[in-house]
Amino acid sequence: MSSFIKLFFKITTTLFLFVYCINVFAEYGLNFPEPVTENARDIYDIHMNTVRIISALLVVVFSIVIYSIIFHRKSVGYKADQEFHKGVFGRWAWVLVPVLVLGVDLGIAGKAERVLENLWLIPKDENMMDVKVIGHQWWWEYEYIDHGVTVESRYIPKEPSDDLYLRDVDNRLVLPINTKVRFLHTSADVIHSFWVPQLGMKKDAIAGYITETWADINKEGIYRGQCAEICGAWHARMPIVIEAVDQEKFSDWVAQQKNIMLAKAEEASSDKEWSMDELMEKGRSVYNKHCSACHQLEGEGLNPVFPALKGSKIVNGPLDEHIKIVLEGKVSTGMPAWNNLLNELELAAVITYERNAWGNDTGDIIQPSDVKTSD
Ligand code: HEC
Ligand SMILES: [Cu+2]
Repeated sequence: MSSFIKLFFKITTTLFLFVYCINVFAEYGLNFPEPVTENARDIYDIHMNTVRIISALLVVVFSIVIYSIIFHRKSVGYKADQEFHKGVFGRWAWVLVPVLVLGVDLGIAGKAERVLENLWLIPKDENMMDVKVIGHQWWWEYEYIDHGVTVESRYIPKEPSDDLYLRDVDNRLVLPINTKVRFLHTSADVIHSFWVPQLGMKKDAIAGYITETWADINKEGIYRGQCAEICGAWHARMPIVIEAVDQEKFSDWVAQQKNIMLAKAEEASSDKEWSMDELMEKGRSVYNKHCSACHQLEGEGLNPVFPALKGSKIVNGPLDEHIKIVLEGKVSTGMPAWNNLLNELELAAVITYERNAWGNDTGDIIQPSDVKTSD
């Protein structure tokens, strides 16, 4: 008998130590991803402590149960204790055990409440940086309010076998480390949700509302998240990629973004005559970015709401009408007025593209000045 008990306790202590020491492993492969803000760290610690407590309870309870099953069997002649409820333990266990359990529960809940408060209360800080995060069907827009920079972030198609399948974007949300960043969440259409586990926060993005979260990232790196509110057919294709860098790299990045924006504006206002190839190339990227969500990548549309542009009467008909609907949109349909959303070069390019892509072959070349005159 005693050798059996010894073995049993050896196994349970090993199990207990294993669970207790699990956080010495640097690779969190089986656990939550590594937290990179204080709040995320707190959440992680609550999780780990809870797992430790429940593992210990599991071992204690199961030890008693298994011991009892083996040694209190009827076949070994064990006689049930008929006086158990009359002893001190029998009388008080029913009170003490629940009180102990409740105490442990409240201990966990108390800590959780404090962490939740830290998450919800946006700290007051002079150097707080504001980023407006706008959910779109199906991409994210990041507006760096303090820097005058806007980033459009769209997923990059990959093979399902790729590690970054549905997890990679063209433009990342670049943020400085050791800086409090306030995120202002809203949506341009349906409800989306901004979720980056390693930052310990998730918030719905609702059109017409602004909600807040904040993060103070303490480690450089790339942190991935996803839209966490089902928002239509391409819900799975709006990943979030945050690149956390030091202050210096962040300033460089901001300067670089401003240059890109300047160059774009300059290019659009130049009097250059654009070639068909140049317009088609620019047009494709404008189209895929801004139009394909509704009219689809191959211009085939989405019946019955979004008309096909491939073979469309307007797209293959008189130029004036085509320009008009793109610039002014169509009231009370989903078609937006693009004249305030795109510059003249982008408008000329996307119209040229529509008139010459997917088998539409009008051969028309539209210059930025054409869009201007008809405006
Ligand atoms: C949010 C959805 C949406 C987006 C994005 C969108 N459109 Fe449209 N578009 C529509 C709808 C809806 C119509 C149909 C309007 C109507 O009822 O006449 C339409 C109609 C058109 C038409 C007329 C086609 C026809 O045969 O009636 C053209 C041309 C067009 N869009 C071009 C564009 C271009 C260029 C872009 C991108 C810069 C774009 N659209 C982006 C929804 C959209
Ligand atoms: Cu979404």
